[in-house]
Formats: sequence, structure tokens, C-alpha cells
Amino acid sequence: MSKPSIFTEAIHAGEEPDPTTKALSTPIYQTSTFVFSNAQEAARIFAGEQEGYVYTRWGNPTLAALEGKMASLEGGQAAIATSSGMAAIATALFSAAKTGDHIVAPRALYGGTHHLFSEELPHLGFKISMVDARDPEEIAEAIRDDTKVIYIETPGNPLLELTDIPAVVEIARRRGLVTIADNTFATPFCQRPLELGVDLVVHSATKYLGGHGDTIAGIIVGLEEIIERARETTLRYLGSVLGPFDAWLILRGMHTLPLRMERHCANALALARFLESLPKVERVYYPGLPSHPQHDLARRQMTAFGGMISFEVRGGVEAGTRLLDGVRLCTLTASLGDVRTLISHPASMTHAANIVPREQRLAAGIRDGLIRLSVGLEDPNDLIEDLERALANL
Ligand code: LCS
Repeated sequence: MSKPSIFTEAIHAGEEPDPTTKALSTPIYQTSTFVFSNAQEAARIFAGEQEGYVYTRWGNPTLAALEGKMASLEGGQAAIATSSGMAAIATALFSAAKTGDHIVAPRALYGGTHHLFSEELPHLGFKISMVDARDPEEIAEAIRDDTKVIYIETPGNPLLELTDIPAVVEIARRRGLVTIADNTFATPFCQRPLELGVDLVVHSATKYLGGHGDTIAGIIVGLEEIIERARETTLRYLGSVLGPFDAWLILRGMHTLPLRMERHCANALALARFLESLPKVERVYYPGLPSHPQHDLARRQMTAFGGMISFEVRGGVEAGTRLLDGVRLCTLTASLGDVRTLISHPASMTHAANIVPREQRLAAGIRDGLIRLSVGLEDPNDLIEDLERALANL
């Protein structure tokens, strides 16, 4: 049988009726530990000579279902579910690089990840170069003898900047470096970095994968050998494992991922076109618009353009603040990838000065008046009406 489509895999991959009870819905194995039949079996399982569950920090059947489904969807061999997107990023990085190693990362990316690279990792002795990742040449030039990892986030949060994945993979392979890509904005519905040669994909599963804004989770996907080494070393001993109930929530959300993404993408394109047509809107950032400076790259490496838009209104922060306070259907909040449309102001929220210093934020191109929209699944006409009314009052 040919590889089933993502619509089929989202429902079937990674899940089987429960082997003991035949329950169809994957059970929530809400247990910290698993019992052994006898001392000999315990010793064999602990030693890795026999398969079997030991302790949920080492593995759990509910987590295994989520990991199997995600590995399938991303075109990887194995996956690790983690307690948050940040935990996925940290676990992936700690499994690929050690104190003293050098990492190349983008300047324009999620504020929390920016903070990890610019503050926390340097405190732990990692060397970091942050570059304009739209330009593969800049990435290549930042590589040194002690470089171990190239980290990318494409499309980037919140500017929807793209990194040329095949170009980065080629640079990394020439130098024997590990590539890690944050695929949160795209999801495997829009982009599959592993199929383009990336070594590890990380996600904030909190977002589109879960899709309903009800839990925090992360996931790492890649080759079995790399993933299992990361599980048995970094994850097991740093301990950022996901709880079984949270894993189940993400698993349930993922059944409808492709359906939701189809609608997120269609709604986002409709809203991006609408916003671009308004004189009060200065700029719209959406990879699906022909006006996006990297639209051709988007068409080459993405199969759809996602549900995230950023834009700037004329009148800067003041006008932007009035817009944020004027919307009724769009919800003013952090996070993204929810069924609801979420609106946020990166400069005072995800990229606020205590997370990313103002000058570093501006250097990354994230201006004071930028507004970010995570376009939900509502009727696009209702969303357009909401934004039209709020914009009329600027
Ligand atoms: N990667 C990206 C691209 C993100 O946008 C986020 C969170 C993370 C990783 C971290 O994932 P978490 O640990 O939160 O599951 N982004 C957020 C945002 O834009 N608003 O609130 C959180």
C-alpha cells in the first residue's frame, strides 16, 4: 500500500486498539511506574535486554502513541514527547551539543527561544551566533571549527521570515553539523523539514498539534538512532517528560490537524489579502502572499502557507493598541494555533523587553507597531468584519 495521506495518518498512525482491553480510543496510562513479573524480568528490562515499560519518565504507552503518530506525520522514524515546546528545544540542543560548543541560530525567532540562545545557553557555557537566517550565506559565514548545530525556525515567529531549508542542510552536511528546525508555525501539513534533510524537528505541540489551547507540550522528531539516544541520555536525566493526560489531549487534537490546517490556511490567506487591500495597513507579512519577499521560497519548500499573519498599521504603537482594544471576535492573548483567532502585540508580549532586549528585538526587525494574528477556524467573513470595524476606529 502506498503511504497514506496526512488526513489518514493523522487518524490512524501510532494508534492501535489497546492490546489488553481492546479499547478503541488510546487509554490514558496515568501511572508513574510499571510492575515486573519477577526479579529476573525487572533486571532484563532495566538493562535494556527485554522490551517493557519501566517508569513514565523512561516511556509510557500513551506517550508512545503520540510519538508514533508524530513520527509518521513528519516523515521521521521516532519522536519524543516533552513537557513543553521549550523543553523539546532544550532537549534537542542538549542532545546535539555540549558546553563549549558553538551553535548558529536565527535572530528573528520566538521570544522564549531568543532568550534561551541570547541569555541562558551562554550562561551554561554554550557559544551562540545569531544571524539573519533568511540568508544562507550569513549562516555559512558564522560557522567555526567548534560549531556543532545550526538551529532554524521557519516560518519564524512573529515575522514569518523563511529560511531556505535545503540550502542550510547542504551547508550543514558539508561541515558535519546537526540541523534542528522548529516546525511549529508550519506543522507537517505545510512543511516537512525531515524530508528536506534536516536532522531533528522540534515543535511546540501546545499550538496547532493540540489545536485547542488546553495544554502545554512539545515534541522532537527525527531518525530513530538520534531520538533514542536523546531519550536515553538527555530526556531521561533532565526529566522534561510529558504527562500522559497531556499527551492524550495532543493525540486527540492531532486527529483533526490536517482538517484544521486546511481551514487555518484558507482563512489566513483571505485575511492577509483583506488586510493588504487596506490603506490603513502599512505592511502584511504572510508567506502565501505574492508580495512576501520570500514567496518563491515558500512555494518551493512549503505545501501550504499556514495560519499565522503579522501586520503593521499606520500610526505605529498607538494605532496598534487601539486596534488590539477594539477587536471583539479576535482574542487578545499570547499563544497561537488555537481554533479561536488570537491577536497579540509581540513588542509588549512574546518579545517584551524582559525576554528580548528592545535593541535586539528591533535588530531582528520586530517593530513596535507589529501585530500578530493567529487566524482561527471561524467564518472568515466574521473575522474580516471584526477587523474592519476595529480598523475603522483608528
Ligand atoms: N517555538 C515556537 C515557534 C513558539 O512560538 C513557541 C511558543 C515555542 C517554541 C515554545 O513552546 P511552549 O514551550 O510554549 O510550548 N510560542 C508562544 C507564543 O508565540 N506566544 O506564547 C507562546
